Amino acid sequence: MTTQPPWLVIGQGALGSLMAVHLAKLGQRVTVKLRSAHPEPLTIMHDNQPWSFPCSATLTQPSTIFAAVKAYHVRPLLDELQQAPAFAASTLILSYNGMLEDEASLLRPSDCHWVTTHGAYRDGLEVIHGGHGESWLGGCDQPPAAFETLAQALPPLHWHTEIHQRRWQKLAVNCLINPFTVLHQCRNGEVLERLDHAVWHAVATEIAALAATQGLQLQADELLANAQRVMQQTAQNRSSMLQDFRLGRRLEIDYLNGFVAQASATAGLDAPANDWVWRRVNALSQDRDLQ
Ligand code: KPL
Repeated sequence: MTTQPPWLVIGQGALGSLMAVHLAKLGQRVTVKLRSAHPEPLTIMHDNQPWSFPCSATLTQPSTIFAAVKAYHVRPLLDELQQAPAFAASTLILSYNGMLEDEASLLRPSDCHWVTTHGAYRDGLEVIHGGHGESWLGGCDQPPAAFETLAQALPPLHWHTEIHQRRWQKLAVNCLINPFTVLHQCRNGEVLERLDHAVWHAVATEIAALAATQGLQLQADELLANAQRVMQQTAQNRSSMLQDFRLGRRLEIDYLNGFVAQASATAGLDAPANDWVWRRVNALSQDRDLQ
């Protein structure tokens, strides 16, 4: 019998916490990585049940690493992991919203992207699975040994050979939902009745035009229909950006609509709707910080 390496879950946001609990429910050995040494176990509540996890500030042994982090943490995290001798024999499964420029050069061929439409949020120690979606894994040479375990932990999980396409679809979902939940201070299910539909359509059209410069065929209508479906599936959820906004945290807008606005400019395209959304959300977050 082959024993699976232990899991190191990085990112104590909603998705990392949810995955840690679901892996633990399967009897997997799970350690949670914290920024600094923490002798006490970390407790996460889920469905009114406490789950305790040992914590570590570093990668101490070859592991399957599940990192659900903010886009702006990806680069420092990779720099840190590369310093750990155990990283060479570890599998990295990475999940973050948005896109980083030159991200392909940051990852090893065996590193995978996990793209999800599951919605979750934290309320103190409690993690709430606000919307059941689906996930895709890909971007690596072949499915990692942990694929089945990951699929059982948070189903359904699909292996995807064109994860780039999925990541762009997810980028569109996040650009079409998250900033609007901040602009209108509402849950995912309330966005559609509040937003300016002309702006919303333009955001999708600009994403499809940018994707085309990268050889990806995305149709604006399909992106809008997909975002609408995710809004319904996660209607009760507060988007990750709204949660960050309310907690006074940095927002991922630079990696979502900000990425689209900047990458479009680099490609010689106009993206006024994404640019407007980017600036508007940044202005709101600056006002928040001044209060
Ligand atoms: O990914 C999400 C997020 O909040 O970041 C969605 C799918 C919109 C669920 O809330």
